[in-house]
Amino acid sequence: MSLKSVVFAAAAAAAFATSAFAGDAMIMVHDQYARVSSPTAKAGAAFMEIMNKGEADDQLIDVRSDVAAKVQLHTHKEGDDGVMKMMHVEEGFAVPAGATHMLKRGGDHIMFMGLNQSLNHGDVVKVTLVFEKAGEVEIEVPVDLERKAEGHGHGDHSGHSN
Ligand SMILES: [Cu+2]
Repeated sequence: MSLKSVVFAAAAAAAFATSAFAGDAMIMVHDQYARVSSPTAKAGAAFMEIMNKGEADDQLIDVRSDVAAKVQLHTHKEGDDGVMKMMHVEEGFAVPAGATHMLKRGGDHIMFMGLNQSLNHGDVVKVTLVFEKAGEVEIEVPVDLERKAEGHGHGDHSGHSN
């Protein structure tokens, strides 16, 4: 890694907390990161903590990014056959007032399908979160391929089949 990219990574890391104010809503996004299972993967995912510091309940209803052909709010659910599957969550995720909603491996997440570029460790992906009340919140999500999954390491994204 060149000195220039080290400096950029450090400067970027400091900026990865985002807040948005709109009316009574106040959304803060914290600890966001994206990952792919390999540099040639066609799909990837992003994870983060979404905090609602406002007085009103809010809902993450959509997500957009130029990084992939399709970007969706996803969750993991156990199917009738007992196998964990990923699915699109049309209604999105509730973020009640004063609460934090975690997007994490093995749970709710942002899914990138049909990536337009390879994602390498240290790259930064621009993502727009769309909230019912707070509106659009633009965040920068660093690609972190070294992060270990919380818990038992289930729910890595290598098995995606959409
Ligand atoms: Cu997914």
